[in-house]
Amino acid sequence: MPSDQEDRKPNNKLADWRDSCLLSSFALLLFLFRCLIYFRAKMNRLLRIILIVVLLAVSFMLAVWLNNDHSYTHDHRFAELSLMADMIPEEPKESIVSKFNGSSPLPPCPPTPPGLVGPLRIEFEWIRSMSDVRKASGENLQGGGRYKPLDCISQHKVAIIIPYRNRKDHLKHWLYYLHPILKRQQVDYGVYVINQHGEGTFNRAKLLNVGYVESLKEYAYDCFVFSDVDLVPMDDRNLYRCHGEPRHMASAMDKFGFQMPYTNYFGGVVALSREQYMRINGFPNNYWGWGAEDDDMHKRITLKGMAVSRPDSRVGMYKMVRHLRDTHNEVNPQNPGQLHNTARTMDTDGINSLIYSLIKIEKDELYTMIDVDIHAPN
Ligand code: UDH
Ligand code: MN
Repeated sequence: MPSDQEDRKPNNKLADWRDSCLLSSFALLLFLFRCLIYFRAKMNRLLRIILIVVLLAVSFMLAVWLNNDHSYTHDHRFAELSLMADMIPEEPKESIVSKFNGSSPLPPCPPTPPGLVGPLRIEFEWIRSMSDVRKASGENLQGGGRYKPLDCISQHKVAIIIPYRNRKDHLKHWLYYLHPILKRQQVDYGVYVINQHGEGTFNRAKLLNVGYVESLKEYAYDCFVFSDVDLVPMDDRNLYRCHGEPRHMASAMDKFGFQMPYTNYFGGVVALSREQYMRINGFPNNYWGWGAEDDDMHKRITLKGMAVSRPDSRVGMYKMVRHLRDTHNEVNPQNPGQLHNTARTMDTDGINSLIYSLIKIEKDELYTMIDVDIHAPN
Protein backbone atom coordinates (compact mmCIF):
# COMPACT_ATOMS: atom_id res chain seq x y z
CA MET A 1 0.00 0.00 0.00
CA PRO A 2 2.68 2.63 0.81
CA SER A 3 4.46 1.95 -2.51
CA ASP A 4 1.18 2.59 -4.28
CA GLN A 5 0.91 5.97 -2.59
CA GLU A 6 4.49 6.78 -3.71
CA ASP A 7 3.52 5.92 -7.29
CA ARG A 8 0.79 8.50 -7.26
CA LYS A 9 2.87 11.46 -6.04
CA PRO A 10 4.44 12.37 -9.46
CA ASN A 11 0.96 12.49 -10.92
CA ASN A 12 0.02 15.21 -8.47
CA LYS A 13 3.15 17.24 -9.41
CA LEU A 14 2.29 16.83 -13.07
CA ALA A 15 -1.17 18.18 -12.37
CA ASP A 16 0.28 21.32 -10.75
CA TRP A 17 2.59 21.87 -13.73
CA ARG A 18 -0.31 21.55 -16.17
CA ASP A 19 -2.35 24.06 -14.20
CA SER A 20 0.51 26.62 -14.44
CA CYS A 21 0.84 26.08 -18.19
CA LEU A 22 -2.86 26.58 -18.64
CA LEU A 23 -2.77 29.90 -16.82
CA SER A 24 0.27 31.12 -18.81
CA SER A 25 -1.40 30.18 -22.10
CA PHE A 26 -4.44 32.22 -21.17
CA ALA A 27 -2.20 35.16 -20.35
CA LEU A 28 -0.32 34.81 -23.68
CA LEU A 29 -3.59 34.63 -25.61
CA LEU A 30 -4.86 37.76 -23.90
CA PHE A 31 -1.57 39.54 -24.62
CA LEU A 32 -1.58 38.62 -28.34
CA PHE A 33 -5.21 39.66 -28.66
CA ARG A 34 -4.47 43.09 -27.13
CA CYS A 35 -1.43 43.49 -29.43
CA LEU A 36 -3.64 42.78 -32.41
CA ILE A 37 -6.14 45.45 -31.42
CA TYR A 38 -3.54 48.06 -30.35
CA PHE A 39 -1.09 47.72 -33.26
CA ARG A 40 -3.71 46.88 -35.89
CA ALA A 41 -3.26 50.23 -37.75
CA LYS A 42 0.51 50.20 -37.64
CA MET A 43 0.89 46.55 -38.79
CA ASN A 44 1.22 45.55 -42.36
CA ARG A 45 -1.11 42.94 -43.76
CA LEU A 46 1.37 40.02 -43.47
CA LEU A 47 2.12 40.63 -39.78
CA ARG A 48 -1.62 40.85 -39.03
CA ILE A 49 -2.19 37.46 -40.74
CA ILE A 50 0.71 35.85 -38.87
CA LEU A 51 -0.64 37.17 -35.56
CA ILE A 52 -4.14 35.87 -36.29
CA VAL A 53 -2.74 32.44 -37.24
CA VAL A 54 -0.69 32.29 -34.03
CA LEU A 55 -3.76 33.37 -32.07
CA LEU A 56 -5.89 30.67 -33.67
CA ALA A 57 -3.19 28.03 -33.14
CA VAL A 58 -2.81 28.94 -29.47
CA SER A 59 -6.62 28.91 -29.02
CA PHE A 60 -6.82 25.50 -30.68
CA MET A 61 -4.04 24.07 -28.48
CA LEU A 62 -5.75 25.52 -25.46
CA ALA A 63 -9.02 23.89 -26.39
CA VAL A 64 -7.29 20.50 -26.82
CA TRP A 65 -5.51 21.00 -23.55
CA LEU A 66 -8.70 21.84 -21.75
CA ASN A 67 -10.23 18.69 -23.07
CA ASN A 68 -7.27 16.60 -21.92
CA ASP A 69 -7.27 18.28 -18.58
CA HIS A 70 -10.93 17.45 -18.05
CA SER A 71 -10.33 13.71 -18.65
CA TYR A 72 -7.22 13.87 -16.49
CA THR A 73 -9.20 15.28 -13.56
CA HIS A 74 -11.72 12.48 -13.98
CA ASP A 75 -9.00 9.81 -13.88
CA HIS A 76 -7.37 11.50 -10.98
CA ARG A 77 -10.53 11.31 -8.90
CA PHE A 78 -10.83 7.59 -9.59
CA ALA A 79 -7.21 7.23 -8.62
CA GLU A 80 -7.92 8.91 -5.28
CA LEU A 81 -10.93 6.67 -4.70
CA SER A 82 -8.94 3.55 -5.43
CA LEU A 83 -6.28 4.83 -3.07
CA MET A 84 -8.90 5.09 -0.35
CA ALA A 85 -10.08 1.57 -1.08
CA ASP A 86 -6.50 0.37 -0.61
CA MET A 87 -6.48 1.93 2.84
CA ILE A 88 -9.44 -0.16 4.11
CA PRO A 89 -7.99 -3.11 6.11
CA GLU A 90 -8.25 -6.30 4.13
CA GLU A 91 -11.14 -8.52 5.19
CA PRO A 92 -13.39 -11.02 3.43
CA LYS A 93 -16.23 -9.46 1.48
CA GLU A 94 -18.91 -11.41 3.41
CA SER A 95 -17.77 -9.93 6.70
CA ILE A 96 -18.09 -6.40 5.32
CA VAL A 97 -21.59 -7.25 4.15
CA SER A 98 -22.57 -8.93 7.43
CA LYS A 99 -21.32 -5.90 9.39
CA PHE A 100 -23.92 -3.88 7.63
CA ASN A 101 -26.47 -6.55 8.52
CA GLY A 102 -25.44 -6.17 12.18
CA SER A 103 -24.37 -9.82 12.56
CA SER A 104 -20.59 -9.91 12.25
CA PRO A 105 -19.19 -13.40 12.92
CA LEU A 106 -17.67 -13.84 16.39
CA PRO A 107 -14.05 -14.93 16.91
CA PRO A 108 -13.33 -18.25 18.65
CA CYS A 109 -12.94 -17.96 22.44
CA PRO A 110 -9.30 -18.03 23.61
CA PRO A 111 -7.98 -21.37 24.99
CA THR A 112 -7.63 -19.84 28.47
CA PRO A 113 -10.69 -17.82 29.52
CA PRO A 114 -9.56 -14.26 30.36
CA GLY A 115 -12.06 -13.58 33.18
CA LEU A 116 -11.10 -16.32 35.67
CA VAL A 117 -10.47 -15.29 39.29
CA GLY A 118 -8.92 -18.46 40.79
CA PRO A 119 -9.79 -19.45 44.41
CA LEU A 120 -13.42 -18.89 45.40
CA ARG A 121 -15.18 -18.39 48.71
CA ILE A 122 -18.02 -20.92 48.92
CA GLU A 123 -20.67 -20.69 51.68
CA PHE A 124 -23.50 -23.13 52.33
CA GLU A 125 -24.47 -21.74 55.75
CA TRP A 126 -27.94 -20.49 54.87
CA ILE A 127 -30.75 -21.65 52.64
CA ARG A 128 -30.99 -19.52 49.50
CA SER A 129 -34.20 -18.24 48.02
CA MET A 130 -34.78 -19.05 44.38
CA SER A 131 -35.19 -15.34 43.57
CA ASP A 132 -31.71 -14.64 45.02
CA VAL A 133 -30.31 -17.45 42.91
CA ARG A 134 -31.99 -16.08 39.80
CA LYS A 135 -30.60 -12.62 40.50
CA ALA A 136 -27.08 -13.96 40.92
CA SER A 137 -27.15 -16.45 38.05
CA GLY A 138 -29.91 -15.70 35.56
CA GLU A 139 -28.22 -13.02 33.47
CA ASN A 140 -27.91 -13.84 29.76
CA LEU A 141 -29.20 -17.41 30.14
CA GLN A 142 -31.25 -18.68 27.22
CA GLY A 143 -33.75 -20.67 29.32
CA GLY A 144 -33.48 -24.31 30.38
CA GLY A 145 -30.07 -23.43 31.87
CA ARG A 146 -28.51 -22.87 28.41
CA TYR A 147 -25.75 -20.37 27.82
CA LYS A 148 -23.29 -19.36 25.11
CA PRO A 149 -20.59 -16.68 25.46
CA LEU A 150 -21.75 -13.37 24.00
CA ASP A 151 -18.49 -12.16 22.47
CA CYS A 152 -16.84 -15.33 21.12
CA ILE A 153 -17.60 -18.83 19.86
CA SER A 154 -16.91 -21.38 22.60
CA GLN A 155 -14.83 -24.40 21.66
CA HIS A 156 -16.62 -26.49 24.30
CA LYS A 157 -20.21 -27.65 23.99
CA VAL A 158 -20.78 -29.12 27.41
CA ALA A 159 -23.85 -30.83 28.87
CA ILE A 160 -23.78 -30.79 32.66
CA ILE A 161 -25.67 -33.79 34.00
CA ILE A 162 -26.83 -33.86 37.64
CA PRO A 163 -28.36 -37.00 39.22
CA TYR A 164 -31.16 -35.80 41.44
CA ARG A 165 -33.99 -36.45 43.83
CA ASN A 166 -35.30 -34.27 46.63
CA ARG A 167 -32.25 -31.99 47.06
CA LYS A 168 -33.75 -28.58 46.26
CA ASP A 169 -31.56 -26.65 48.72
CA HIS A 170 -28.42 -28.25 47.32
CA LEU A 171 -29.54 -27.50 43.78
CA LYS A 172 -29.97 -23.81 44.67
CA HIS A 173 -26.41 -23.61 46.01
CA TRP A 174 -25.14 -25.37 42.89
CA LEU A 175 -26.98 -23.03 40.51
CA TYR A 176 -26.00 -19.95 42.52
CA TYR A 177 -22.29 -20.72 42.21
CA LEU A 178 -21.94 -22.70 38.99
CA HIS A 179 -23.68 -20.47 36.46
CA PRO A 180 -21.34 -17.50 37.05
CA ILE A 181 -18.31 -19.82 37.03
CA LEU A 182 -19.34 -21.50 33.77
CA LYS A 183 -19.97 -18.12 32.15
CA ARG A 184 -16.49 -16.95 33.16
CA GLN A 185 -15.11 -20.19 31.71
CA GLN A 186 -16.75 -19.28 28.35
CA VAL A 187 -18.48 -22.63 28.03
CA ASP A 188 -21.34 -23.27 25.59
CA TYR A 189 -23.34 -25.28 28.11
CA GLY A 190 -26.67 -26.63 29.30
CA VAL A 191 -27.64 -27.80 32.80
CA TYR A 192 -29.68 -31.02 32.96
CA VAL A 193 -31.10 -32.16 36.29
CA ILE A 194 -32.17 -35.80 35.99
CA ASN A 195 -34.84 -36.42 38.59
CA GLN A 196 -35.50 -40.01 39.59
CA HIS A 197 -39.28 -40.31 39.63
CA GLY A 198 -40.90 -42.16 42.54
CA GLU A 199 -39.56 -43.55 45.80
CA GLY A 200 -37.65 -46.56 44.47
CA THR A 201 -33.99 -47.27 45.21
CA PHE A 202 -31.77 -44.53 43.83
CA ASN A 203 -29.46 -45.30 40.89
CA ARG A 204 -26.94 -42.55 40.25
CA ALA A 205 -25.12 -44.08 37.24
CA LYS A 206 -28.32 -44.96 35.39
CA LEU A 207 -29.58 -41.39 35.82
CA LEU A 208 -26.30 -40.16 34.31
CA ASN A 209 -26.88 -42.37 31.26
CA VAL A 210 -30.38 -40.91 30.87
CA GLY A 211 -28.88 -37.41 31.04
CA TYR A 212 -26.42 -38.25 28.26
CA VAL A 213 -29.21 -39.46 25.92
CA GLU A 214 -31.68 -36.69 26.73
CA SER A 215 -29.20 -33.81 26.50
CA LEU A 216 -28.04 -35.01 23.08
CA LYS A 217 -31.63 -34.84 21.85
CA GLU A 218 -31.44 -31.07 22.43
CA TYR A 219 -28.01 -30.03 21.20
CA ALA A 220 -24.84 -31.48 19.66
CA TYR A 221 -22.86 -31.56 22.90
CA ASP A 222 -19.35 -32.94 22.52
CA CYS A 223 -18.50 -33.09 26.21
CA PHE A 224 -20.38 -34.25 29.32
CA VAL A 225 -19.69 -33.23 32.89
CA PHE A 226 -21.42 -35.56 35.37
CA SER A 227 -21.74 -33.76 38.68
CA ASP A 228 -23.29 -34.50 42.06
CA VAL A 229 -25.74 -31.79 43.06
CA ASP A 230 -23.93 -31.04 46.33
CA LEU A 231 -20.45 -30.34 44.93
CA VAL A 232 -19.19 -26.83 44.14
CA PRO A 233 -15.63 -26.12 42.89
CA MET A 234 -13.50 -23.84 45.07
CA ASP A 235 -11.42 -22.58 42.13
CA ASP A 236 -12.73 -21.46 38.75
CA ARG A 237 -9.53 -22.59 37.01
CA ASN A 238 -11.02 -26.10 37.26
CA LEU A 239 -12.42 -25.92 33.74
CA TYR A 240 -15.75 -27.61 32.96
CA ARG A 241 -14.61 -29.04 29.66
CA CYS A 242 -13.18 -32.26 28.25
CA HIS A 243 -9.57 -33.29 27.84
CA GLY A 244 -7.62 -35.92 25.91
CA GLU A 245 -8.39 -38.39 28.69
CA PRO A 246 -11.45 -38.84 30.91
CA ARG A 247 -11.11 -36.29 33.71
CA HIS A 248 -11.78 -36.67 37.37
CA MET A 249 -12.44 -33.08 38.36
CA ALA A 250 -13.22 -33.45 42.07
CA SER A 251 -9.70 -34.54 42.98
CA ALA A 252 -9.59 -32.69 46.34
CA MET A 253 -12.92 -32.76 48.19
CA ASP A 254 -13.27 -31.15 51.62
CA LYS A 255 -14.98 -34.24 53.03
CA PHE A 256 -11.80 -36.24 52.32
CA GLY A 257 -9.48 -33.55 53.77
CA PHE A 258 -8.78 -32.19 50.24
CA GLN A 259 -7.07 -35.43 49.26
CA MET A 260 -7.95 -38.43 47.15
CA PRO A 261 -9.58 -41.05 49.45
CA TYR A 262 -7.91 -43.77 47.35
CA THR A 263 -5.85 -43.82 44.16
CA ASN A 264 -8.53 -44.85 41.66
CA TYR A 265 -11.30 -42.70 43.09
CA PHE A 266 -13.52 -41.37 40.27
CA GLY A 267 -16.47 -39.91 42.21
CA GLY A 268 -18.24 -36.58 42.54
CA VAL A 269 -17.55 -34.70 39.31
CA VAL A 270 -16.14 -36.21 36.11
CA ALA A 271 -15.87 -35.07 32.48
CA LEU A 272 -15.90 -37.32 29.42
CA SER A 273 -16.02 -36.48 25.74
CA ARG A 274 -18.64 -38.17 23.59
CA GLU A 275 -15.99 -40.51 22.16
CA GLN A 276 -14.61 -41.41 25.58
CA TYR A 277 -18.11 -42.06 26.92
CA MET A 278 -19.12 -44.22 23.96
CA ARG A 279 -15.88 -46.17 24.13
CA ILE A 280 -16.79 -47.40 27.63
CA ASN A 281 -20.45 -48.00 26.64
CA GLY A 282 -21.52 -45.29 29.09
CA PHE A 283 -22.03 -46.15 32.73
CA PRO A 284 -23.42 -49.31 34.35
CA ASN A 285 -27.20 -49.47 34.82
CA ASN A 286 -27.33 -52.04 37.60
CA TYR A 287 -25.77 -50.37 40.65
CA TRP A 288 -28.83 -49.72 42.81
CA GLY A 289 -28.36 -47.84 46.08
CA TRP A 290 -25.16 -46.25 47.32
CA GLY A 291 -21.66 -47.36 46.34
CA ALA A 292 -19.16 -48.66 43.76
CA GLU A 293 -20.76 -47.31 40.56
CA ASP A 294 -17.95 -44.72 40.37
CA ASP A 295 -15.35 -47.49 40.76
CA ASP A 296 -17.05 -49.37 37.91
CA MET A 297 -16.75 -46.23 35.74
CA HIS A 298 -13.04 -46.05 36.53
CA LYS A 299 -12.62 -49.74 35.68
CA ARG A 300 -14.37 -49.28 32.34
CA ILE A 301 -11.95 -46.49 31.46
CA THR A 302 -8.80 -48.42 32.29
CA LEU A 303 -10.15 -51.62 30.69
CA LYS A 304 -10.50 -49.67 27.42
CA GLY A 305 -6.88 -48.55 27.68
CA MET A 306 -7.51 -44.98 28.73
CA ALA A 307 -5.93 -43.08 31.63
CA VAL A 308 -7.63 -40.60 33.95
CA SER A 309 -6.47 -37.00 34.16
CA ARG A 310 -6.98 -34.72 37.20
CA PRO A 311 -6.40 -31.09 38.15
CA ASP A 312 -3.80 -30.52 40.86
CA SER A 313 -4.94 -30.56 44.48
CA ARG A 314 -5.31 -26.75 44.63
CA VAL A 315 -7.38 -26.34 41.46
CA GLY A 316 -9.28 -29.59 42.14
CA MET A 317 -10.68 -28.44 45.51
CA TYR A 318 -14.43 -28.94 46.05
CA LYS A 319 -16.79 -28.16 48.86
CA MET A 320 -19.73 -30.53 49.49
CA VAL A 321 -22.94 -29.42 51.16
CA ARG A 322 -23.07 -31.40 54.43
CA HIS A 323 -25.92 -33.89 54.44
CA LEU A 324 -27.21 -37.11 55.94
CA ARG A 325 -27.68 -40.30 53.99
CA ASP A 326 -30.86 -40.17 51.93
CA THR A 327 -33.62 -42.70 52.36
CA HIS A 328 -33.82 -45.15 49.45
CA ASN A 329 -30.14 -44.66 48.76
CA GLU A 330 -28.70 -46.83 51.48
CA VAL A 331 -25.32 -48.49 51.08
CA ASN A 332 -25.78 -51.55 48.90
CA PRO A 333 -23.35 -54.25 50.05
CA GLN A 334 -23.89 -56.15 46.78
CA ASN A 335 -22.44 -53.35 44.68
CA PRO A 336 -18.68 -53.80 45.28
CA GLY A 337 -18.96 -57.47 44.29
CA GLN A 338 -20.18 -56.45 40.84
CA LEU A 339 -16.80 -54.91 40.11
CA HIS A 340 -15.42 -58.40 39.43
CA ASN A 341 -17.77 -58.62 36.45
CA THR A 342 -17.08 -55.26 34.84
CA ALA A 343 -14.73 -56.61 32.17
CA ARG A 344 -17.27 -59.27 31.20
CA THR A 345 -20.43 -57.13 31.32
CA MET A 346 -19.40 -53.63 30.29
CA ASP A 347 -20.02 -54.14 26.58
CA THR A 348 -23.60 -55.31 27.16
CA ASP A 349 -24.54 -53.25 30.22
CA GLY A 350 -24.46 -49.53 29.56
CA ILE A 351 -25.75 -46.96 27.12
CA ASN A 352 -26.60 -49.74 24.62
CA SER A 353 -28.94 -51.45 27.11
CA LEU A 354 -30.49 -48.38 28.73
CA ILE A 355 -34.26 -48.57 29.26
CA TYR A 356 -36.29 -45.85 30.97
CA SER A 357 -39.59 -44.03 30.72
CA LEU A 358 -39.58 -40.29 30.30
CA ILE A 359 -42.22 -38.69 32.52
CA LYS A 360 -41.77 -34.96 31.93
CA ILE A 361 -39.30 -32.30 30.82
CA GLU A 362 -39.54 -28.93 32.58
CA LYS A 363 -37.66 -25.85 31.51
CA ASP A 364 -36.68 -23.51 34.30
CA GLU A 365 -34.69 -20.38 33.49
CA LEU A 366 -31.67 -21.93 35.24
CA TYR A 367 -31.93 -25.64 34.36
CA THR A 368 -33.79 -28.33 32.44
CA MET A 369 -35.45 -30.83 34.78
CA ILE A 370 -35.92 -34.27 33.27
CA ASP A 371 -38.28 -36.42 35.31
CA VAL A 372 -37.67 -40.07 34.56
CA ASP A 373 -38.84 -43.48 35.67
CA ILE A 374 -35.78 -45.75 35.64
CA HIS A 375 -37.75 -48.85 36.67
CA ALA A 376 -36.28 -49.18 40.14
CA PRO A 377 -36.62 -52.72 41.53
CA ASN A 378 -38.73 -51.63 44.53
N1 UDH B 1 -28.73 -37.90 45.04
C1 UDH B 1 -29.92 -37.18 45.13
N2 UDH B 1 -30.91 -37.60 45.92
C2 UDH B 1 -30.79 -38.73 46.66
C3 UDH B 1 -29.59 -39.44 46.60
C4 UDH B 1 -28.58 -38.99 45.79
O1 UDH B 1 -30.08 -36.17 44.48
O2 UDH B 1 -31.74 -39.07 47.38
C5 UDH B 1 -27.69 -37.48 44.09
C6 UDH B 1 -27.09 -36.15 44.42
O3 UDH B 1 -26.67 -35.55 43.25
C7 UDH B 1 -25.92 -36.54 45.25
C8 UDH B 1 -25.44 -37.77 44.51
O4 UDH B 1 -26.63 -38.40 44.09
O5 UDH B 1 -24.97 -35.55 45.36
C9 UDH B 1 -24.55 -38.70 45.33
O6 UDH B 1 -25.23 -39.09 46.51
P1 UDH B 1 -24.69 -38.68 47.96
O7 UDH B 1 -24.51 -37.25 48.02
O8 UDH B 1 -25.64 -39.25 48.97
O9 UDH B 1 -23.31 -39.41 48.02
P2 UDH B 1 -22.19 -39.08 49.08
O10 UDH B 1 -21.08 -40.00 48.78
O11 UDH B 1 -22.88 -39.35 50.46
O12 UDH B 1 -21.89 -37.66 49.15
C10 UDH B 1 -22.67 -40.47 51.16
C11 UDH B 1 -23.63 -40.52 52.32
C12 UDH B 1 -23.32 -39.45 53.30
C13 UDH B 1 -23.53 -39.91 54.72
C14 UDH B 1 -22.88 -38.96 55.66
C15 UDH B 1 -23.03 -39.37 57.05
N3 UDH B 1 -22.12 -38.60 57.81
MN1 MN C 1 -22.99 -35.92 48.77
